[in-house]
Amino acid sequence: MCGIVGAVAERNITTILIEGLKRLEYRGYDSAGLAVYSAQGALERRRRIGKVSELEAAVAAQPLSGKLGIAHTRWATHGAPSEHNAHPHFSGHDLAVVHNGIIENHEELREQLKGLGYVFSSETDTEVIVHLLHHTLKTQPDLTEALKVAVKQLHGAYGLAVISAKQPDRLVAARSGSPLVIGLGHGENFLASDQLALRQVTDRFMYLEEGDIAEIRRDKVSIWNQAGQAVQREAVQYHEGAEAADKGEYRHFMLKEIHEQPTVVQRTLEGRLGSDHVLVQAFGPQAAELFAKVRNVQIVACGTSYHAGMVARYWLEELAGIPCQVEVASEFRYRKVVVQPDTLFVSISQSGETADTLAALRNAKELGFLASLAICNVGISSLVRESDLTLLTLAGPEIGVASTKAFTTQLVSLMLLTLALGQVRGTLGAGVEADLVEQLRRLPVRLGEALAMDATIEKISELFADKHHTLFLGRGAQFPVAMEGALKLKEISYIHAEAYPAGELKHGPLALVDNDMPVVTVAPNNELLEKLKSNLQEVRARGGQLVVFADEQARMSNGEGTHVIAMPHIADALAPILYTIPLQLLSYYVAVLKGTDVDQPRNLAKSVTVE
Ligand code: HGA
Repeated sequence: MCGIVGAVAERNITTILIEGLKRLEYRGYDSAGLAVYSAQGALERRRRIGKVSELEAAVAAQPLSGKLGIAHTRWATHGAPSEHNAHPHFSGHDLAVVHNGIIENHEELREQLKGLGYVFSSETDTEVIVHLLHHTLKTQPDLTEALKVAVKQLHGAYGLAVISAKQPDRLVAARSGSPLVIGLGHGENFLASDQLALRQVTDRFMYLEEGDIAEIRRDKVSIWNQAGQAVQREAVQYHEGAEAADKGEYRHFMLKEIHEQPTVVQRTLEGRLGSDHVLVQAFGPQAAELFAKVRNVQIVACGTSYHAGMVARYWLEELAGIPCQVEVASEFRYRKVVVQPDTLFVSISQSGETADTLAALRNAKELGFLASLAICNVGISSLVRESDLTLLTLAGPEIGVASTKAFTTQLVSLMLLTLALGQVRGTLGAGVEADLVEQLRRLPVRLGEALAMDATIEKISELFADKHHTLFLGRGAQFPVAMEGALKLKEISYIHAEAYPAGELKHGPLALVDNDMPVVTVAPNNELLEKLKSNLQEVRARGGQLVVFADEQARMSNGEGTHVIAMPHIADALAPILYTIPLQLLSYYVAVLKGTDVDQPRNLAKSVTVE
């Protein structure tokens, strides 16, 4: 994803900008650029395709310095990765912008601006912002005020920063759908899309909220909210460890990462949602064109990522009417695969270096797929580099070997894919997209509510600590969630766990059930609920202990040997994401009770780069 860094200071800020970009680089990039206001009173720019080190070399070869500047690493959505599409974009010689996000009405604005005589030098959506602002400055000469007027005409998502050679006392910024944070210094201030970029210069931050406009001067920061009122945003002191590779207040990385899920899910959604729809371009510049041709989807992944793919199959077929197959990469890569015409190949991997998944992608290229899409947490990985399209999960570094936040952000990304494909193909039911976009926006809060059940789940975990086997049941899209629950328990507590679609119980596994075999169930709150209740009776009749996670509106109650844990109500389609949380917590607390090495379970490794 793109990165933004900006600075206004009394010293040369060029190296601060470059260092900031480097810190954001792990998310991926295709070009980098910066513009500074030089001592000669002009904006000077350097842009390069590729890594930040290319830009750094360009600056070393042709030095530039200044006390005000903006910089950017780009992940193209509109227009190919090239030097002329790299940010910052200029209007004339005096105005420069860097932008994260997608301007949806860019075509319309481009036409209007061309009519006003503006000449475009890139294919990006971003360039309309800078010309629009330039035009607005003709009637509203104050840069900050002009920005307030201009952003009203932008539809879509943006986090943007602007500098002007005519008003070099400030950096101005606007946030709507893509995050921005101000770094507060002494006699100098900074801006970035992620505080990580600014840790070298400050530990005090102010987070912009949706719709905020900011004017950042060396010695003063002013902010206006969406309604145009001047507001104060709280300055927060950053404590090392709150997000870094450090457990902070948590006993294990896994617990910390479980608790990060509301934040990282929010981050994964940011910049990808319009008012009532998914921004298709978030998948890359050719996404809309390619998605229009997709008639089938083939998902390939391993382990936890495979379970995310299994959930997506239910979504793609039920919501978007698109046939979908899912297969583990180690099987897919070694069998003869018959590819249906117009099939999109989707690979899912946290690290993007999973050997089997990567090999499957490489094979897929020979097999006649329409195109490849990577859903991945590491922007600079092989999987991303070798795929046609990418959607990055923005889970941040995951240290615990057993995947947690990577899984839920994969699910969110796959829901975005479902809606994007359905939107482009016109196969979603009326109102489905708007409704799910709304539900997705509320998801981080629901996840927070599920995390608040921590103590209840810790108590329930006592039921499992002395057991050797556990059965997980689910139906519909909750079946893969049960599979993921079983995998988590196996991975970190070493208790043997199996997952079954609840309807399969009587076809075999019921023979295993006795009072030594707890049965964990994730109950859907749809037409399958009544069927599931019958399945649970079958377990109770054999003396099995039941732990049921059910919607608070599902009218299920505790009874002899049945522990019902009420879950916050959520739209059926998003239930798999929410119900993952208690299962992660359950495995975690069982493992803690058993005293296993939670973060580094025996025999396992984080990024499986071998076959
Ligand atoms: N739409 C802009 C910025 C892309 C972006 O934010 N990517 O994450 C462009 O294509 O340059």
